[in-house]
Amino acid sequence: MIIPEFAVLGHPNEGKSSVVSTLTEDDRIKVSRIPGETTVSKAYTVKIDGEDIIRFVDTPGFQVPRQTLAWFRAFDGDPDLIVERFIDTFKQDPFFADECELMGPVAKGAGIIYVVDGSRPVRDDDLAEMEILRLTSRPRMAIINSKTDGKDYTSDWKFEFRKHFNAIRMFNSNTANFTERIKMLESLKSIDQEWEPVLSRVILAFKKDWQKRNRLAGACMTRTIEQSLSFFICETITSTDQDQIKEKLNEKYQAHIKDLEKQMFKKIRTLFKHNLFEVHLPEYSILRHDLFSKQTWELLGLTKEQLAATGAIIGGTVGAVLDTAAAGITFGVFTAIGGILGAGSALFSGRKIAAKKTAGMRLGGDKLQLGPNKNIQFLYILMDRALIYYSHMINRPHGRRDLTDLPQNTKSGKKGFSTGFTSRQRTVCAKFFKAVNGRSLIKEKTALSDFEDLVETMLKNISSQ
Ligand SMILES: Nc1nc2c(ncn2[C@@H]2O[C@H](COP(=O)(O)OP(=O)(O)OP(=O)(O)O)[C@@H](O)[C@H]2O)c(=O)[nH]1
Ligand SMILES: [Mg+2]
Repeated sequence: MIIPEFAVLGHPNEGKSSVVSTLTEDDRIKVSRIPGETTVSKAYTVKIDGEDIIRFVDTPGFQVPRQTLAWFRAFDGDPDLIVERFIDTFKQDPFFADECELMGPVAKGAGIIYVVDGSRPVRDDDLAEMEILRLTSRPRMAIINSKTDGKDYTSDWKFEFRKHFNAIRMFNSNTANFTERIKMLESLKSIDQEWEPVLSRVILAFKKDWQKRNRLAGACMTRTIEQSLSFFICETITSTDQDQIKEKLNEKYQAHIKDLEKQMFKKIRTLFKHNLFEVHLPEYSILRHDLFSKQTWELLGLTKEQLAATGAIIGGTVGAVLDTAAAGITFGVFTAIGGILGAGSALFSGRKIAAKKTAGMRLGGDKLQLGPNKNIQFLYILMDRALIYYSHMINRPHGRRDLTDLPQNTKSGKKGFSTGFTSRQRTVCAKFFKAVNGRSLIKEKTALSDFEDLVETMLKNISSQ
């Protein structure tokens, strides 16, 4: 099947490769501060479920636009063949090497996306480039990819664009999220009526794929949180030094939960196609703190008041929940062993198991069990971390290669999503918590699916922000 193809053209270093990278969610594309990074035209195809959907071609920048325009203006052959004739004429001429290379995909029928940096003024060379593109008579759209915030020449660019293009759009490859990528595809529809139906199909495929990824991410989060909440380890007490055993168990417990989280993060990262680069979380991200650190427990999860209200929902454990809430940070903070011992039986439970023979193994003596974590705040902490990670991944455009100047979240107090949950949502969480950590004999049938629905709703809200 023939799929729509667009060549991304422009001056060197305007952000063409970055635009292609963001639009195709492909982080292998080279983006560089140094002009002239891209030297050959290369097509990047978006595939969904193994099927080719749309193609964007990254190209080198114009080098000699004025000389090229002079030739285009003087051309008196069939206007439909102007690009092919240009390439035929100059393909052996090093002077026009880049121009021939960038015109290649246009000659083959690709639509044109012209990229400019709206933070610099319009120059004569740009006008020449625009005029060349107009003379190709191909469907074409101009996009303004403002590289810096300081200066804004957008209105000058728009003024010139109106004379040369069928559509104009602002598209910042360093900030564009899913919604903006879809809007960009929507605008492409308007540059040529013939492409409307096929681009509508592309948009539909993009949206379905996004929903599918969200569903998979949500299911993975639910499963991981369930596993973390129900996890416990046991150890037979062999020595008299219980503290040592407790410390060892605590280490194992934490390592296991952290590993579950790490695997979940990896899955989310892969779903959103951040493959090649080690994803550096922004400097300010709360996720840079350890899951079991004091900061994490202070900055994420519910407020004391919300926790107290939750205690009423799960019942029976109000006391424990209130205790932990009153303690400021809860005894879910395991980093200091003293903390756990102080928290006492909430985490550890000793079990006397009668000596007996099971399948040739001798069991006996006292056992010490750590987990499942009985503190509901743990659920909210895990949820917040999963949602924050998700939000970093989906809001990180593939064409963005540095993360230094992202805005910092300076609001004080809790920084997660869970404090914003409605009381109905908190009830869903509480029921899920009860169902998975083994405290409830009668499990509510819908507890798990309701929770999964809640996670999915959250993902939908976060990705449409
Ligand atoms: N801040 C910011 N920087 C951008 C943006 N787009 C591109 N850049 C930066 O601008 C530089 C050039 O980006 P590229 O995508 O390599 O530009 P190009 O047009 O492909 O350049 P050539 O291949 O050399 O023609 C890189 O350092 C990018 O990180 C943007 O939207 N915002
Ligand atoms: Mg490039």
